[in-house]
Amino acid sequence: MNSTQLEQNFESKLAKNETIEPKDWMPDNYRKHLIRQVSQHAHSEVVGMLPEGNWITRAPSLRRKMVLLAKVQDEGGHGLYLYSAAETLGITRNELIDQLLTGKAKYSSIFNYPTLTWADIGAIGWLVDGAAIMNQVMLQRTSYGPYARAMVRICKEESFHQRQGYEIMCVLAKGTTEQKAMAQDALNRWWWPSLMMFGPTDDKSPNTANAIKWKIKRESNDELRQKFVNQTQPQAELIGLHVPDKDLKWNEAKKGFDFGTPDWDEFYQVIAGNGPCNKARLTARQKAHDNGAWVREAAASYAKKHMSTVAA
Ligand code: FAQ
Repeated sequence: MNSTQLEQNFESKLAKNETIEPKDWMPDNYRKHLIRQVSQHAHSEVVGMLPEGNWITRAPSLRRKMVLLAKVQDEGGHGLYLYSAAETLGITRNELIDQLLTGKAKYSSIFNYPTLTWADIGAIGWLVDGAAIMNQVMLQRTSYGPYARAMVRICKEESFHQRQGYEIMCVLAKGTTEQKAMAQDALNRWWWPSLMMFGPTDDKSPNTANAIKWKIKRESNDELRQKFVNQTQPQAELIGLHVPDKDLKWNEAKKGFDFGTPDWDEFYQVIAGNGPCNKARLTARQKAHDNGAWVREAAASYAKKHMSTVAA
């Protein structure tokens, strides 16, 4: 097939909602777009283990500790499926990790905020996993097959994460005055950064047009942010917590909430590397990478030995 036919074939698959698979022809920019997004997503899952991992030793009961351990392990697993999906696009794991550690690749802004109290673990599950699912449900139908398939399992696990976080918030909100205040304080600190997870407003989102055209994203940043607010405000109200937004009010005409504007200057500072925990997060990942060198070397040496046995 010549290049025009290849392109027509690609477009026709998209039009029929068929997935694009690793061996299919795809435009270079589609491939680059996906490597950027899937790897940013993988890095987010792995860096996202750090703020919660910080609380595993301090979880208030054995049950909470077991649940949190399982959740953090799930996030590690999500990172691994997503790195594998990114590798099918023709980039190596080493290159991906190098991009993270040298600051060339982004990861979600949300993981650059500190976890100060136990209620933050509730707020992360409820709000951060809640925002993640809102964004990821559509990604189960993303046009690139390996990414779409990875998202199916990830969404199931994220749903459990969201529920465990909301359950922590319910218990704290029904607890002592101090516990309720701790839950409210966590909501106050995590609300706006959670809205920023959906990315800049549509008019300032350079990647959305191609993402929608190529059916990588099926909904825009603003559409998903709106859905998240509509879903989350009633959950806060149900447990007697208040979303820290004086502009939040029901709009009957649009059947959704009007809400205030996140501090976009803060968002751009955080994604430029200047958030409260950016340096600590990358230092922790670099240390883990260095400490894991012997495991990678052993695995490579075993694979080499195994290959020579098979060849013999
Ligand atoms: N943080 O043109 P757009 C999780 C960047 S997983 C940092 O709108 P796009 C699980 C963006 O990369 C959370 N950077 O970009 C968990 C671009 O820069 P670039 C992660 C951001 O791609 C829970 C520039 O700004 N989820 O939480 C952010 O169309 C609990 C312009 O933006 C995913 O990655 C941000 N928030 O839309 C784990 C889902 N927003 O690359 C542990 C997949 C934007 O051109 C505990 N990703 N930027 O230099 C996506 O859906 C999209 O990539 C968006 C951004 C929506 C994140």
